[in-house]
Amino acid sequence: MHQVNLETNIMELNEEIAAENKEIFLDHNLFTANLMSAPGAGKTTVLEETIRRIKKDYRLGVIEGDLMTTIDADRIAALGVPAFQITTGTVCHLDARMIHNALKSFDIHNLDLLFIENVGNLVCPAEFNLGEDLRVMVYSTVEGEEKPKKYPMMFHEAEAVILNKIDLLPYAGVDLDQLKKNVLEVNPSAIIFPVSCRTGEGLDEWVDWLKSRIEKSRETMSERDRTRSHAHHHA
Ligand SMILES: Nc1nc2c(ncn2[C@@H]2O[C@H](COP(=O)(O)OP(=O)(O)OP(=O)(O)O)[C@@H](O)[C@H]2O)c(=O)[nH]1
Ligand SMILES: [Mg+2]
Ligand SMILES: [Zn+2]
Repeated sequence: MHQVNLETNIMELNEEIAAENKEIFLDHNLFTANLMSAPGAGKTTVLEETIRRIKKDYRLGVIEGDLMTTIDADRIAALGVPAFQITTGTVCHLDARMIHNALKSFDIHNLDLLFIENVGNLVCPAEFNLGEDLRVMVYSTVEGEEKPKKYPMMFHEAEAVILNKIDLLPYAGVDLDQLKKNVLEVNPSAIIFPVSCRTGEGLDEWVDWLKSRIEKSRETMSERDRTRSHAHHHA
């Protein structure tokens, strides 16, 4: 019984801090995207390819989450983008407080777009709201068609699912159509992008969608700003 209560408290506290993060992001017109996947599915590689394609359009920052090392943050910094590494030690996901603290390392007044690469883990990260605008799952297609059914939560939580490493499909013997069907069975509204970071296939489609998603969110934000200043005016 004790344990259940403790877990409930942890999740409630996380929701509170996530709501604070969301306020901060809104106040700074900062769009945030949380990338989640099992270890090695290609989050950092997708980020590198994405950054190359949109660096000119947005002022970017990246928060990296790993158990240990600054390897991923170093990869991002090599592209000339500010990157902050969170090392969680033994914790297998990022939580809202970690993001809250990491924000202090950025000049968020001068950022348009913040990527968060979560700790490589197929289960846990999907449970923790960070206050982000967008959740993206990266899945390595070589892991098989059935995983969306066996590990539904992350597929279910993601707005977009990137099916990565399609260059390896012929070797893996994985049926991409069946995999897509299984993703949609778990999450009928998922937007699916089959991509290869090796050949570049599908990456432009993903980046185009991301840009339009950011712009849509921007319109909502400025709508909110107008409503706010209007209310203020009449106060
Ligand atoms: N063949 C192929 N390899 C890829 C592709 N994308 C990434 N890789 C390789 O997959 C390996 C893991 O990629 P990462 O980007 O480090 O994966 P990650 O999800 O960031 O890994 P963690 O942060 O450790 O969880 C690297 O060796 C990449 O070069 C792809 O589209 N095709
Ligand atoms: Mg990585
Ligand atoms: Zn965890």
